[in-house]
Amino acid sequence: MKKIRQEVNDLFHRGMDSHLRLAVTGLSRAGKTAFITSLSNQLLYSSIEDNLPLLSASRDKRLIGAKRVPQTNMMVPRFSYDEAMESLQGIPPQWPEPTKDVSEIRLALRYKPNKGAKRLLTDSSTLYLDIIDYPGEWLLDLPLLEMNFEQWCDTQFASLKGIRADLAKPWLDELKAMDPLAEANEKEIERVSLIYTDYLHRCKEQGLHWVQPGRFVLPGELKGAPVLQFFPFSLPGNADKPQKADKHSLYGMLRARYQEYQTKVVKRFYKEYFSTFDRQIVLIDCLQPLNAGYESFHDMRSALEQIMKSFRYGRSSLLKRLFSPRIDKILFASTKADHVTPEQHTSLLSLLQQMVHPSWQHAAFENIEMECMTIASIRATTTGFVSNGDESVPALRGTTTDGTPLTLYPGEVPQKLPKESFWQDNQFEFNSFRPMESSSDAALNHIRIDKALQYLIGDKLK
Ligand SMILES: Nc1nc2c(ncn2[C@@H]2O[C@H](COP(=O)(O)OP(=O)(O)OP(=O)(O)O)[C@@H](O)[C@H]2O)c(=O)[nH]1
Ligand SMILES: [Mg+2]
Repeated sequence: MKKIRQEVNDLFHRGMDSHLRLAVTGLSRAGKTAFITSLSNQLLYSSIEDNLPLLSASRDKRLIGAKRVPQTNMMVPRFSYDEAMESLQGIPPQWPEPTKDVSEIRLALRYKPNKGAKRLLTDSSTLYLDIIDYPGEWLLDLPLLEMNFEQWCDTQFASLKGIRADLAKPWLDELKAMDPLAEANEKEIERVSLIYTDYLHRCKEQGLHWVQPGRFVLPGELKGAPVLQFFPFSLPGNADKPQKADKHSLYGMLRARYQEYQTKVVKRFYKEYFSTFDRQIVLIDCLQPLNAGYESFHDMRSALEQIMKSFRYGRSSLLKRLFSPRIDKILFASTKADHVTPEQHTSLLSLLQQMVHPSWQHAAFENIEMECMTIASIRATTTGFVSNGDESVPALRGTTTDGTPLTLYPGEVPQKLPKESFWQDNQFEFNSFRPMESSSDAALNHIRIDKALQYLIGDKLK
């Protein structure tokens, strides 16, 4: 009784409706846009289809319906849901374009409360769900907020091992010919910044994810601006006692531009979009590094770990939530599960657990709720069996992006982070398929998006 009275009080102060800001986190090409499109699509179709059996509000017929409503932040473009659906329902179906800028979508979910004071006071309530989409590359900049120029340079130079050391050679050769204490020359800085940016692009081509600053590879409207023209450099002298560089020197100008980048680009992005989330889903494409190799795996793992340190975690009381929302639940999801046969999903899940282990430890320390799942936002394959002599073996059927129908067994997913030698004996080919054909009168085909929704918003629809 006391609890209900407290809830009535809260409702009186907050109103019947509630809000939830969902952080969709993921490195570039992890599947954020596909996930946001599918999540919106599934919810929009929930009133006419039983497409979300694992979302209890939908299964219990308490989810009345969902619609898109105008977002509160007028300065951010709308998420291009219609364009994404047009591509997916096109002939042939195509994936939405890679994201080049930030955008937002707001969904209103109307439901019948089944619990507590809300049920006593009202027949229906609304949950507003806000989600933003952005290029994955920009996420890689969040850790820069915690580092000054010297520290950032140190981490960059320390990472120059293996493939990176080879790719960085042209840029490192330029540094050898430059004196950080000499007077700054803007033209030279521009030229070497382009060589450094080229190095970052090459890292990406080799399947590496940790490329900083993220805007260098995806500048958007800042293309060519001096704030995107700097690169790591170290000062002469020994590490404990480097020489001092004044602001007119080359080093001084690089440092000043880094600081400008931190405040004008990264901090602004962080403040506007990342400081007020309630829940988080971290999307991870564990199959891409299996294709790409050992270094790609470890690179992805540490990039994720660094990013996760930039979010604010911790359970919060109602009062605290009103003033400083904090993430209280995280879902780690291995995306594109339709790239492997169903009996491999358990292995994929355990590989995911290994992949996120450092990030998990970080968030676990804050005592928040976490879970791992394997999902496919938009299915591109169907599963079945093909006979192989007397045996029948599981197989996937789909159409490759160049239009060839393909039936294949893509290989076994290792349950643990593989050792380097693993790639010598095993070749993975998790092909890129076209999305499956879909019609405008049915929701998109997915795997466990309803389970993800139940975890992320199920308790808010009670
Ligand atoms: N088979 C399959 N492929 C998927 C799925 N989701 C995404 N993909 C593939 O992954 C690619 C990238 O997905 P996006 O949703 O654009 O990834 P993103 O995280 O938004 O990438 P950026 O915008 O570049 O940061 C797509 O073009 C598809 O090829 C899925 O559920 N199943
Ligand atoms: Mg995207």
